[in-house]
Amino acid sequence: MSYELVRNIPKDHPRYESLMIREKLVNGFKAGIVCAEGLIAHGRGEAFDYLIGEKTIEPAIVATKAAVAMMLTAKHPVISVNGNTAALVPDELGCLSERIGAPLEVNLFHRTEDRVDKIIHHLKAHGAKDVLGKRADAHIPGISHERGKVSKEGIYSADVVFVPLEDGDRCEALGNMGKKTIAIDLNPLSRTAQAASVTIVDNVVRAIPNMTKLVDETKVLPGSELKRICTSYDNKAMLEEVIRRIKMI
Ligand code: PTJ
Repeated sequence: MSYELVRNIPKDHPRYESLMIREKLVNGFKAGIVCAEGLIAHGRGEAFDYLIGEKTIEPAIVATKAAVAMMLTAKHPVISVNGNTAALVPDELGCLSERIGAPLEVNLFHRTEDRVDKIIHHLKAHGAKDVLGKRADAHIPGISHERGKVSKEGIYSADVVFVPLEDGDRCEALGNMGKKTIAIDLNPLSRTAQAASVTIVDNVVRAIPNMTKLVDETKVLPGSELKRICTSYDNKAMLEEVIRRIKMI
């Protein structure tokens, strides 16, 4: 899905980028990748994006650095993919997965086998190599909804799970399993944002390319420095800083 394929929105429209993001999601919905609820979730995210100025703010940069360090020091990091992220950043997900050495796993809240197949196909068409998630042969304890269905070799056995656009209870349940979680969520007040080990309060369309850009310069740092970045990171303080900035508007 490329910008060329979407409806004719002139590039000089003041809200061009935002309208293009909507178009990608609507196209994703029509293609059976995004669920109807995903469009509602996007509206919520859009409102918060407006409040942070539709740009990457300083606390998000700090969180992004911690997220990359955490994934690079993990033994088995996994990237969880839902319908919205697959529609918005399919190339970027494949690229991050390869650069960090973390497999992608399709994991859906509104799971149907048809959507899982379509998302896997879509990610592969955009360059992703292996995509887990079709075989959900394990279960996250304490999660009774569809997001509890995971792959044994993927999310179930991961030590760090990257969960862009998550729902909070699974984030909490993964934490209860002793895993570290990294979320991207434009809403700093959401249960996900509060429950994750690292929360990047930014739009996935900016945050995932930012993570990829940071991989090379972070990879060359000594192990002790990577560890320091992870242990000195304070997610609660970072979220408070985001909320403080929003209040200042
Ligand atoms: O594809 P599925 O079946 O797994 O379903 C995906 C949705 C998104 C419907 C599901 O995960 C869901 O219901 O999510 P929630 O609980 O509505 O949470 C979505 C969160 O993502 C909200 O806090 C939004 O503010 C945030 N959000 C929405 N769009 C973006 C975003 N955060 C970052 N970037 C975005 N583009």
